[in-house]
Amino acid sequence: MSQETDNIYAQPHATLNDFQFDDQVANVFPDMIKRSVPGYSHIIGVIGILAEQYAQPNSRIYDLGCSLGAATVAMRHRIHAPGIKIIAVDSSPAMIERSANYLDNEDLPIAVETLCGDITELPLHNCSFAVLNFTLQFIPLEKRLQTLTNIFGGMLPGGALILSEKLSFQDRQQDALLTQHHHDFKRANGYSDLEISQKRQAIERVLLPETAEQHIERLCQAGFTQVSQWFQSFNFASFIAIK
Ligand code: GEK
Repeated sequence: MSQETDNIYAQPHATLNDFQFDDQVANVFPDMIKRSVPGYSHIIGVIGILAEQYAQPNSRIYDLGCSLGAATVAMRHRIHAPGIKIIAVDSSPAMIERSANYLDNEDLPIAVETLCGDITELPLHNCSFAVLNFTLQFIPLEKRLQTLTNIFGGMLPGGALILSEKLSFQDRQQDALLTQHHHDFKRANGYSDLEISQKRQAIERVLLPETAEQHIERLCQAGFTQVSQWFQSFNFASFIAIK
C-alpha cells in the first residue's frame, strides 16, 4: 500500500473545495488516516480479533466504506471459520481500484470481493460481521437509520456490527476541549496549523459527527439488542452492536 506523505493542505489553497475521496487522497490515505485519527491502528487490529470471534462458518463479512481495505486485510489474516467471503465496498473508484489491486494479489484462503458502490443501497445477506469504520459519518443524516436497519436486516442472529465514528458532544466545553486535543494530536503527528485549519474547513460540510448517545439510540432503533462503546480517544469512538 502507498507510503506517500499527506501534504494536501500544506500550502494555502485559494479556494477550499469540499473534501473528496479522489486520487490525490487515495494516494496518501494510509498516512492521512494514521496521523489524523487517534487509535486508528488499534481499532483496525481489534476489528481483526473481533472478526475471528464473530465469523460464522459459510457466512459473509462486510467492510462498508473500506477505503484501501485495511480492516479487510486485518480480518482476512485472522479468520479461521470455513466458507467465509468478505465483501469490501466503497463508493470512491480511486479507493476501490487501489484496494482491489492489493487484495487480489494477497495469497490467502479467505475470499474477498471488492465492490464500487453506495452502501446506503447495498443488499446484504447471510452476514455474521459488518464494519462501518469511520464511514457512517459521511452518510447524509437522513439516510443513517435506513442504512443501519438494512445492515441489521441482512445479519444472522448473533452477528455483530462495529461502528467507529468521530464524535461531537452536547456539552460545548467538552466538545471544544476534545477538539482542541485532537488538533494537538495532529500537530504532534507533524501537521501544521495551516494544514489542520484548511482540512477542517474542507471536511466540515462532508463529515457530520453526532454524539455517542445519538449513535447508541439509532443502533437500538435499527434493531440491535446489545450496544456497547468499547473505545474512545479524544473525539473518536467505536461501538459494537450485536443482533
Ligand atoms: C478504514 N473504513 O480504513 N458508500 C460507500 N462508501 C462510502 C460512502 C457511501 N455512501 N460514503 C463514503 N464512503 C476505512 C476508512 S474513510 C474514513 C473509511 C475517513 C467511503 C469513502 O469513499 C471513504 O473511502 C470511506 O467511506 C471513509 O478502515 O477518511 O475518515
